[in-house]
Amino acid sequence: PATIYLKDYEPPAYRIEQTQLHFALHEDYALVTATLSIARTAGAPETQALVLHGQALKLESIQLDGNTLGEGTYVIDEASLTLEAVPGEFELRTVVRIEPQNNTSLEGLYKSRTMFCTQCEAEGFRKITYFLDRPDVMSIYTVTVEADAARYPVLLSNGNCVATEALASGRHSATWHDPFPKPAYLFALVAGDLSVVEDSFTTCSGREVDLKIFVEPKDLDKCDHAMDSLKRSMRWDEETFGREYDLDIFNIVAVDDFNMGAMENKSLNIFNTSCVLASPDTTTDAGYQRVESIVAHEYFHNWSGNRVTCRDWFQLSLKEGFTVFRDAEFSSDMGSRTVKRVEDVTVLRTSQFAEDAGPMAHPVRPDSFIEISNFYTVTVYEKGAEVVRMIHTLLGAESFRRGSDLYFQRHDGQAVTCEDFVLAMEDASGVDLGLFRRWYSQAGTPEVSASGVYDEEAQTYTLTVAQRTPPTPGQTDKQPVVIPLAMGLLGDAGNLPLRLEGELPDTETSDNTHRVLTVDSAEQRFVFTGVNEAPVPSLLRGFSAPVRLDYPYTRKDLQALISHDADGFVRWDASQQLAVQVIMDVQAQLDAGSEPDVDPLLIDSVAAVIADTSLDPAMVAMMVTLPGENYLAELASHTGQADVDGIHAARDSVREALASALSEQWQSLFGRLHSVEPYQASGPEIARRSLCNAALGYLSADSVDGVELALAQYHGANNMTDRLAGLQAVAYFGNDVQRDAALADCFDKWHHEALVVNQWLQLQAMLPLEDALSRVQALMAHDAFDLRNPNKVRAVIGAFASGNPVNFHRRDGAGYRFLREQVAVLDGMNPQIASRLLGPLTKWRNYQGRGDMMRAELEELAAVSGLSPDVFEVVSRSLA
Ligand code: HT7
Ligand code: ZN
Repeated sequence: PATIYLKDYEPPAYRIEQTQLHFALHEDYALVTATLSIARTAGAPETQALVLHGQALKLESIQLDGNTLGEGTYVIDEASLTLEAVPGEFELRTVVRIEPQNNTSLEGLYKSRTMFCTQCEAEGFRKITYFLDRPDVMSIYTVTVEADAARYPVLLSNGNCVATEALASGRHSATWHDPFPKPAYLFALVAGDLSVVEDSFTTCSGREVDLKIFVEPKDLDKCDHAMDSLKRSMRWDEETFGREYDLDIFNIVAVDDFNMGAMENKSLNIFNTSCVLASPDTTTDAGYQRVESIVAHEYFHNWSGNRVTCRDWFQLSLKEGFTVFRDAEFSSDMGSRTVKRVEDVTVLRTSQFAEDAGPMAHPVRPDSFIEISNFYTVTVYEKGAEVVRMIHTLLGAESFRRGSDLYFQRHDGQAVTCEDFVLAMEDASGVDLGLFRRWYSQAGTPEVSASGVYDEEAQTYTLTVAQRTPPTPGQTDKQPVVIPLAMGLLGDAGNLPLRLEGELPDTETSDNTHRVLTVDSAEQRFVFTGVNEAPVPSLLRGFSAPVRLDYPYTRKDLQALISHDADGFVRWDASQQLAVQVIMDVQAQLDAGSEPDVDPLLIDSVAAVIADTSLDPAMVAMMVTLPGENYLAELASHTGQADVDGIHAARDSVREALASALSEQWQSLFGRLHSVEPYQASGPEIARRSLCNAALGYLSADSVDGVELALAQYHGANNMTDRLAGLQAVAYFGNDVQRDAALADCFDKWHHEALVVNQWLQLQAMLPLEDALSRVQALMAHDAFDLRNPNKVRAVIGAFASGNPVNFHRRDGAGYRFLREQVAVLDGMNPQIASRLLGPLTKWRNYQGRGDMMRAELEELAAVSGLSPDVFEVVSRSLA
């Protein structure tokens, strides 16, 4: 397959001004008639051929300005239809036959259970009809959907419904018109027997918008949370970004078979059921929060993505990074800012840093790809959002808002680039973002090392900050980047006032204990004056830049930051650093064959955190939770290679030590926080449950009584969060009989709820038991499993490969072999899912004593003939 380069971008030679589509949907085929008003772009040569994208289409007829074109007047291959000579303006009509019922790729038009639906981003529209399937070709769509009226009473597309018609033979049709020009990737169609929950929203200018969520009838009781989230998002976007919704209808449809979380099609968002449905009995607190943030994310795309879209797919982060930033701000405003930040940084450090350090590393704006679906990554999304956040930090909230207003106003209705976004920010603020642009073009995570010297006599504290970015594939020479380093200095009694050398006292701001330093060269020194005690620096507050920070903190320093720094993020981060150090000690002790000896400082520090009643319980829960095994492996592989078994054993050992040393504290926490009041998905209640269940985890790790408590919670819970936490604790720490009985009981009671079954599957796939792989294989043979459903595949195969490190990395390589076999099978069905599952194998260089086996499986895959471009690209990059 061919590699596509950003440097080769050329504007389209033809525009499609109007697009009329007619879909005749049948059980064994669909006919798509496309009538396109096409015009040559000014400046394009008359001799320029028209090359339309098209894949897996059977052309039935083609007419140009009403004249049927005979064979020989056009050329069709597996990816395109070419007309060598066309007029400057003309109408092209094609009729193609497709088979949605056999489309297992879930891209284009396909069937999910009993309904027809579409997924067109990034390049799925070409599986529906011949078209210029690129985001800089924007067209006005009028769409008629025709289907059997009994099976498919609901017929939806983008925009407004302008006509409906009853037809012969029990069929009917609906015609939809979307007044906003849009790229093909935002097209959507749904036909099904769906129930609807309705509500409305009055916009800031007084317009009434009808809000509808379409679901299968059995799920009607699970829509309230999504509807509330939608209304909150609409209001927030008006208030925070000045963005008003622009149509009179906003529809959401829930589908069971979906490759990702959701899709922002204009006025017809399509959601994975797992990201929209929520009820206390089927959805955990984390699930409720996911629904809220994804509903918001897709809604926010209406401006950041739809009204202003991407010029080409290299600019994907223009819409995704910005929209993730927007949804994160929304979630922070709806709940706790620090908790949200900690959650996001955990993902970034565990997954994005690993991606940036591996063979798939790419800049936020990639410069080449084979298959764009492979670039919907944590780098484009999460690091992209961090880049936008840094702009926000550098400009300040007010200038940032002026920049976003200018961006939306300047580019409304256009397909633009990341550069256009940065320019709008510069123009509105007057801040020069010249060198800052490197964040878009340079891959890899910058490593920042800081050191501090206190001069008691001079009363100065000198902070030296150096940065380097390690080489990444294809990018060996790295330049310094602009790093906003938020910081403070912590003294014995709290944060100290800050004054940099040469500054006059009157430059001090009202909060003179907090600063954002701009670090933009390989090494810099910052001298603080008037410092009357040796401080502990509080660095990278709020995780102000996506970098690895290294400062030689002593454990006492960390303890000071944990107990009384002003920045919540730094307090959490210090607790993690302390835990990492202690786990690493224990790993070394176990390696040396000695008894593990857990530093009492960690135990004291956790005890102090538990006792600190000024802390939000959600923060306490996060601070007492040990860093995950994947994060520990990422850290280890940064400086060498990870020993998966050593990490697992050491982490378990530290957890046991905390469980036993603080058992009274866990008991009293649990006793104080446990509740059987009716479920509420409110911030305080979610925080309470998170700490209560953290305590339950320690109690069940510590004793059989703890397991009994977990069993009782599982059986007595009135919500999924507590039920799953109880089940998980029993499955991890109970005996075989308790585990198997509780798991069987759960399936027995909840087999009718697909989303509960998925959580049940996932929990089992992640159990660090000796027979985990055969359990996973048994799960795949279970009636509840379906290889064609991405949620099930992720719950079993994905969870095993990325959430069960000791078993995936089994010494005999059986975990690797299993994943390779599943990817090979899946590649024939759903290449996007196959390629995403491969992630854990691509990290083969990171693992001590395992790399050769992992690489061998990649080589085995590389030898398979007929690999999809998706899997081919990941395999070949990983082996390069
Ligand atoms: N913009 C959407 C991306 C998406 C997608 C991409 C590739 C394959 C399938 C997909 N489904 C949705 C989702 C979002 O970021 O909002
Ligand atoms: Zn998005």
